[in-house]
Formats: sequence, structure tokens, C-alpha cells
Amino acid sequence: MLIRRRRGWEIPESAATPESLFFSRRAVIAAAAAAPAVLAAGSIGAGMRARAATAEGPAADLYPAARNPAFTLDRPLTDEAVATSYNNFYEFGTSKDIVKAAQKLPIQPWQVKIDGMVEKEMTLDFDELVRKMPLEERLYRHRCVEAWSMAVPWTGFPLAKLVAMAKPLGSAKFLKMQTFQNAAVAPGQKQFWYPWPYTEGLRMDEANNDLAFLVTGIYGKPVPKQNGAPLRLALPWKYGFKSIKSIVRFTFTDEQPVGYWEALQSSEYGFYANVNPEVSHPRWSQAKERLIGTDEMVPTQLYNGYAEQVAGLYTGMDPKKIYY
Ligand SMILES: Nc1nc2c(c(=O)[nH]1)N[C@H]1C(S)=C(S)[C@@H](COP(=O)(O)O)O[C@H]1N2
Ligand SMILES: [Mo]
Repeated sequence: MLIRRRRGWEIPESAATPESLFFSRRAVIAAAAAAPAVLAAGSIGAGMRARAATAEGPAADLYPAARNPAFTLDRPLTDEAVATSYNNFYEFGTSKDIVKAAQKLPIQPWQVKIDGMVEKEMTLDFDELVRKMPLEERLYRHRCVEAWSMAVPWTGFPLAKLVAMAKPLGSAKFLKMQTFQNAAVAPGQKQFWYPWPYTEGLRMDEANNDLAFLVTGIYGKPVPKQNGAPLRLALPWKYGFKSIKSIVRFTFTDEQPVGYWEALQSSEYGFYANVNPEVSHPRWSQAKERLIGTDEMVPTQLYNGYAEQVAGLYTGMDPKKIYY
């Protein structure tokens, strides 16, 4: 547990309530005996001391990939042991300490389906997919809606490369993505009253933006299960819940997808979910963020500091709609 002093301008930890609040409320009704602990945004679970990512995993021979120098940071990288042990992955539990539970997920083999409005639907094995793609390392900021953040070296490839391979029809306006569904290994999915499988979506132009990155690795190694192995998204200008983990399906569609959090509570979690320090979450401020693993709070930036690359996507849109 970190021992820290709160400064006057910091939000009280109890105000920055994790997304798991909703699980708590609902779970209290359905499973009072097993009410999950709601961890404050700054508290670090025992998993913090768990082992770091290993060099094993799918397509391990492809790592480390060359770093793309175009993506720089304004802060130090988060410690690997922190980024790979303080995780949101509700399929495996509502605390941040899901490392152990997540190891039950079988990831070899892993099938990825591409369907909907495409020239030809396809299913391919993750190993086949990753070997078709040009892997690179990018240093990205990662800002959770709970007002904490990390800085992470992801390895992967632009989502636009998968879109190009899929050959979407002109009628496709959105890309919908879904996580595996396997309640036998993911205890969270036994809570059938939640909208499993975890779903997220992007507009086609967002999916084709160079920043949208499909992640296969972290810290120069295959991404571990708790961080969304073998394939997850990183959308650094959006709140972390948009960065869906352990993806099994990409569907091209003309209907705006409804994300998992949006389905649960649309007044708090919206489709766009672009980082904006000036638009508060209904229950807490988004003006600052806690750098996880340190004692530091820093101001949050519009589009999490990526305005130059993405502001053009939202020209003329109602900011309320953009941010929620
Ligand atoms: N399938 C799935 N993807 C998910 C989540 C989840 O619970 N399930 N949590 C999201 C949230 S809220 C965040 S902040 C990031 C956390 O990623 P990390 O654990 O690698 O930091 O994953 C996102 N992707
Ligand atoms: Mo999050």
C-alpha cells in the first residue's frame, strides 16, 4: 500500500470512484455475500508485487520490435511491475488485482473473426494475423476515466492495417469490437446481468487514425493476460475503457455500437469518451490524474495530449456529445 499525503487540490480518493461502483451496487443486490471491494483509485493491490510480464506468449519470437520514435512522452514510463499488475479487467474481477485470475484465460490458439460489412468475412488465427502485420513499439499515455494514468511502451500495429486487410464496404460506418465470452474461466461473466461480452466501437475515421493501435506486446514482450492478451486496443486520446482487451471479433457495421460501459450507464460513459479535463465525470473531476506507481498528480490534457493528431476528427461536433 502506498503511503501518501493528499494535497489540497487533489480529489478525495473516495470521490474518484472506480467503474466498479456499478458492479458493487448491482452485485449487492444479486450477490450480497460476495460484495466486491471498491478500491480507491490510488490504492495498489497486492498484485503490484506480482511478477512482471514474461518473455513467453504468442509469437514471442517477434519481440522486441523496433521503437517508432514519432511517439514520445512528457513523463517517465510507468514501472513494468505496476502496469502489469494494476489492471481493470472486469471479466476477472472488480478489483485492480486480477493478475492471478486472468492467467486462466487460454490464449493459444486464439481465433479472430472479421465480419459484417466487408468484402469477404474471415476468421484467422492470432499467430497468422500478427505475422502479417508490421510490429512496432510506441510509447503512449493511458488515461483511465477513474483519474489515474500510466505511460506504457506498447508493441503492436495500427488498427488501420487490420481495417485495410478486412476491405470494408462503403456502407460500413463503424467498427464494433468484442472480447471473448467464456464464463468457465472468467468469473465476472457468471454475473449474467452485465452486458457481456465486453464491447467497444469506433467511427471508421477514428479506427483509421494512425494513433489507434492494436496491441500485441508491452515492455518489449508479448502482452500478458491481465493486460489483454493476445490482442487489445490502445486509444490514447480516449478514456481507457475504450481500449478493449482480448479481442475476438471485429464487425464492420452502419450502426453505432453501444459499448459495455455505455450500456451499463450511458449518462456517465459515452461512445466518444475523449479525454477532456474540462468536462467532469458526473461524480468527479477529470482536471488532474494520478500517475500510478508514483505520488504525483499532473494536469490532464485535452485529448490526453494528442489533440494535434485527433482534434480534426471532431470538428463541428457538440462537445457534450464528443466527451460523453
Ligand atoms: N474486455 C475488457 N477490456 C477492458 C476492460 C475490461 O474490464 N474488460 N477495462 C478497460 C479499462 S476501464 C481500462 S482503464 C483498461 C485498462 O488496461 P490495463 O489494465 O492494461 O491498464 O482496459 C480497458 N479494457
Ligand atoms: Mo478505466
